[in-house]
Formats: sequence, structure tokens, C-alpha cells
Amino acid sequence: MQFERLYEAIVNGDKNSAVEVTQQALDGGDDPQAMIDEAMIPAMREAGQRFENEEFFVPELLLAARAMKAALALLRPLLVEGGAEPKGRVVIGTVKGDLHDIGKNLVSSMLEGAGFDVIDLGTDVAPEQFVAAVQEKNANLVGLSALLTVTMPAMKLTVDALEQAGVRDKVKVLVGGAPLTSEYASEIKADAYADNASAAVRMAEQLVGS
Ligand code: B1M
Repeated sequence: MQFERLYEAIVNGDKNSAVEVTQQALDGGDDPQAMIDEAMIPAMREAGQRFENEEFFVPELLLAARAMKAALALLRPLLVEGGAEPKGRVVIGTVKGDLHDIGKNLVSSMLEGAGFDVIDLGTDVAPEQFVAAVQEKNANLVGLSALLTVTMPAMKLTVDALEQAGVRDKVKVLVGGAPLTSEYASEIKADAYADNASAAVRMAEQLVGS
């Protein structure tokens, strides 16, 4: 019941209600991961479908995204394990020119939840920003997200920039986002592709050998 209300609140872009229902579900003992998988992701998928059907326009999508982010902010700390030595250090971001961050935020939260130290650079991240963060933070994994076909080439530019800066052999590169494929990942010489946040965690664990 709470899941249905959360789903509706996100689709309708009702941030206050999304936060309220999420809190109620948490207070009632619901599992945060189930809330994400069974209510929040399907709600964003529905908003996307309505956008594709021209029932929703950009403002409605923005409201849905805002409601999803506000609800996710409540869950984020609960996904994070405490104490243990980090499994690896990930620099993650949405590539240059691309402002979509909901999927990337989910991947970021779930990596944190799985015990990775995550440095999230946000959206519209230029190749040189990824390189600088890898060097400064001594990361061993780079996560690149893209939702637009026109920003996919920025992933290749980022992999190339890591190579040119001489740090490509120090990091594994994981890529994801709706328009991507594993073929594209191989083409740009990324180390792995994941089509959802859970797969991203599994791939990250394999890449760093944990
Ligand atoms: Co935009 N948008 N959008 N949008 N938007 C899409 C992507 C689009 C497919 C919609 C459509 O037309 N059908 C289309 C792209 C078409 C294309 O390139 N082929 C599109 C467009 C065209 C645009 C604009 C150009 C629209 C305009 O202004 N005319 C514009 C571009 C802005 C820009 O980036 N420069 C734009 C803007 C926006 C909003 C700002 C309104 C909003 C984003 C809000 C935000 O993110 N803060 C928005 C939204 C919400 C969407 C849709 C509807 C939903 C995306 C989403 O959040 N999905 C999307 C349509 C759709 O996907 N059906 C669409 C939910 C999320 C949980 O899934 O992001 O796929 P996803 O992430 C998944 C996996 O992909 C994977 O795991 C995640 C969780 O399972 N994953 C990774 C993602 N990153 C990963 C990284 C990994 C591993 C896995 O490793 C590192």
C-alpha cells in the first residue's frame, strides 16, 4: 500500500508526499532496497513512458525527478554499511553535456551501500575533471553514466583522457546508462558495462576483485 502511494507520489511529482510516504514506510519497517526496486524505479519508468507518449512534458519530468531525489535522500544513509574497510574507491559522474543524474545517483548510493568509498562528481563532468579526481583521490574505479545518445562519445573522450594522463592502467572503467550496450563499452575500451544499479555493484566488485 505504501509502495503504491510512493509510486503515485513520484509519478505525480508530489515531493512532499513522496518524502512523507517514504518516511512512513521506513517507520513501518519496509526494506529500502525494495522501495527503490518496486516503487521508485518503476515510477520513473512510468514518467519516462508518459514523456515518450507526449502525456508528460519536461516540467512534469522534472517534478517526478525532484520527488524521486527527495525520497532517495532519506534512503541513502540506510543503504550505506558502516565500519568496514572500503572495497574500493570509485570516482563516478554523468559525462559532459549530460544532466541526467537519477540513475547515476542510484548506482552511487548502491555502491556506497555495498561498501565502496564513492566520490560523486555530479553531472556534466568533463574528462579532465574525471582525470583530476582519479589522481587526487587515488581511485581504482571510474563510473561513467550517460543517458543521451549525443553524450555517449563523451565517455570515449573520458577513457581517452585517462589514457593520455597515464592513469588508465591504474583504474577500471565501468559504464552505464539507458542508451548504452556492452558492445559500445567494448568499442570505447571500457572494462565493463552494467544495465542497472545492482549489476553495477556486481561488476564493480568483480573489477576490483572483492
Ligand atoms: Co531526459 N531524456 N532529457 N530528462 N529523460 C531521456 C534520457 C530520453 C530517452 C527521453 C525520450 O525522449 N524518450 C531522451 C534521450 C534520447 C536519446 O538521446 N536517445 C531525453 C532527452 C531528449 C532529454 C532532453 C534533451 C530534453 C529536452 O530538453 N528537450 C534534456 C537533456 C538535458 C541534458 O542532459 N543536457 C533532458 C532533460 C531531462 C530532465 C532534466 C527533464 C530529466 C532529468 C532529471 C534528472 O536526472 N535530474 C529527464 C528525465 C527524467 C528523463 C527520463 C524520462 C528518465 C531518466 C531516468 O531518470 N530514468 C528519460 C527517458 C527514459 O529513460 N525512459 C529521458 C530512471 C533511472 C533510474 O534510470 O537513468 O536509465 P536510468 O539509470 C539506470 C540504468 O541506466 C543504469 O542504472 C540505473 C538504475 O537502474 N545506469 C548505470 C545509469 N547510469 C549508470 C552507470 C553505471 C552503471 C549503470 O556505471 C557507472
